[in-house]
Amino acid sequence: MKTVLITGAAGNVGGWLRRLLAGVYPRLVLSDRRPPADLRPEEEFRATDLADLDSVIRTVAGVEGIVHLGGHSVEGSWEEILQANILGCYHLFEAARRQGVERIVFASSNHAVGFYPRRRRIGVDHRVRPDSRYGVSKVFGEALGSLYADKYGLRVTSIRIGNVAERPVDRRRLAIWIHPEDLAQLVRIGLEHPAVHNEILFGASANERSWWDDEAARRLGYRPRHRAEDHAAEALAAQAAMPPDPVGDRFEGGGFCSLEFSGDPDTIG
Ligand code: 15L
Repeated sequence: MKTVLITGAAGNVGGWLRRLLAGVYPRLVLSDRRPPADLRPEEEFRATDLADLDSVIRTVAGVEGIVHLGGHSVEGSWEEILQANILGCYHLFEAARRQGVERIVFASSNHAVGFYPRRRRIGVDHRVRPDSRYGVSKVFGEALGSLYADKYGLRVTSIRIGNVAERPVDRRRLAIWIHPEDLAQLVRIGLEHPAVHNEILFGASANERSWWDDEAARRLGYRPRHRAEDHAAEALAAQAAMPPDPVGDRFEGGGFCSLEFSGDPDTIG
């Protein structure tokens, strides 16, 4: 794979992947609404409005693989999620199909399954359980990936990313944290592994407290190098200083679950 596009490249995760994939693929094309402040001469920037199909078609021209990080990255109003994540994601897949792109790595999220209670261990075959409109948009993206893989032969990998950071910052993140280098390893599997058709993978480092079965990723060769437990003392000290969240503390999605919550947590089994 020679030319890879990273959408949402001006964001935090985009910044990590730009650095970690530089030199791995000869040509990195970046898209976002505005260029990253530190655009390098070897990177090509294409300004893109994900809500405009023609703009996305121009952006994906000539690329072989796409890492789709673009869109709204937390909970938002329905209008925000609709434009950036639902329409935006559809435009991305449709533009890729029309321009003959071979592979898409879709940044899905742990919030696609955020309403699973923390005591349960889940695999990628468990039914989805979104905790927010944002989580629903990630489930939509995974469904588009399935459709475009089966119907049009695109090779798609959806990574249910936990929390990308240099270290886990609280108890929940001790389970779902992923170091940027481990995320880059998963992205490369999505862009390169010959067996990829339509994969859903959990995006976590080697975390002893993980709630996720990462068999699907390991089958494709994923060997995370970082361990959340190495930072446990720090993360638990930070947690001790936080106010309790009676709903969020029970479920995998944390604060995304307690936001606007008016249900009965005891019925969420
Ligand atoms: C996500 O999906 C978000 O994009 C990120 O900002 C974090 O909130 C992360 O999940 C998380 O759950 O920690």
